Amino acid sequence: APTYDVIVLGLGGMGSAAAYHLSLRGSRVLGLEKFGPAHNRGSSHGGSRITRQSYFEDPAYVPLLLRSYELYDKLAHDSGRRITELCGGVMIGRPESRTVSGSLRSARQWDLPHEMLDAREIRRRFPTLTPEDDEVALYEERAGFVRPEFTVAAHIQLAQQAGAELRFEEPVVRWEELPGGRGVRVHTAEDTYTAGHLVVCPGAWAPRLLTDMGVPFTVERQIMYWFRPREGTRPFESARHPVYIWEDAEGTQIYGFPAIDGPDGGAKVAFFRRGTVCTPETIDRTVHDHETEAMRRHLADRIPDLPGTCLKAVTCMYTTTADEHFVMARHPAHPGTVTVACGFSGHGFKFVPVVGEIVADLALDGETAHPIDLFDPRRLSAAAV
Ligand code: PYC
Repeated sequence: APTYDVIVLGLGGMGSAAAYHLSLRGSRVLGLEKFGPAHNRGSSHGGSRITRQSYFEDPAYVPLLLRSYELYDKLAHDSGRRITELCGGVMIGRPESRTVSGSLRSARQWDLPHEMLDAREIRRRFPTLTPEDDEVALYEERAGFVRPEFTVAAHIQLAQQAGAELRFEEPVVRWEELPGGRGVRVHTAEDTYTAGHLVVCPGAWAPRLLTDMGVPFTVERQIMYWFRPREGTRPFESARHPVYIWEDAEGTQIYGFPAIDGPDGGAKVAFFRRGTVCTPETIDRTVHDHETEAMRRHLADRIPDLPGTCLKAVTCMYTTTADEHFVMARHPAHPGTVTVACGFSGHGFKFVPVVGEIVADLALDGETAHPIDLFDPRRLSAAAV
């Protein structure tokens, strides 16, 4: 008989949450991770991720967000860590921009608390933000940020407490189904393991680990910048500064945060989905001066107090699907033995705990009560496009 009930491949944001939820339900779980706990080589680092509910990408995400908020609270409570801060958030752009109109659509459809602000009101409430006269914002009090490294560390800690065996610095080389669909065999650099079921949470390693799924993923290099505001950090403190996503007339989005770690930490800002194609093996981890200058230019008219000294700039990766919706399902080529969660397309972290819950449902029961039709990989397979 296989040694484990479930092997979880990848212990970043999604995999660590899956390992935790599976262990909580009494499964014998082995988790395998190529790097160390809460590492900075994938897509779950950088100190902060936006969380929000008026979801411009699609209203279908909202029920998952409502559950994710509950699970984040529980995670913070159970782990004793401060993970979420709801400092409020503004989605800024022209009224017809995807960022504003899509957020409003979700807010209305799900009756989410929100306010619409015109440019003058944005400037009055948040003086660091200087929109153009024809820009507006949807303000959401319950938006804010989560801390990705704390999230991963909390799930790892709680999964281990619930009995999961988590092995770090142990890269998976390949996996295959056992004869007769009795489970899977996973080969790492050090050993071979068997389990009744495999959960693959590969992050940017999806193209290599999910070759037979027939779904194209694009891995993109992204850059996060931390600037020390020109006039000091006080106006950027999270007690008075919201998170923001700001779309310009060309459809380019930036997003940013308050100075969440005080004066010396700076305030983080980044372009949203304006990356360059890369692989985890070949990504250029150096941030070049011309890249920092491009961000400074973009901020100059919008948040003129922000681009002071650039304290730090760090790369990270998105793993993007053709329609930017997630993939969460039983593996189409191995429906009896493998569950996948990947292709989070740069907007997944706020869902981490609910992804853990959904993956546990799919792995143990083959179905979930959560609405996940949007995430069926078959929509993206070569035959479907
Ligand atoms: O999902 O809110 C988000 C987000 C902003 C930038 C990248 N992801």
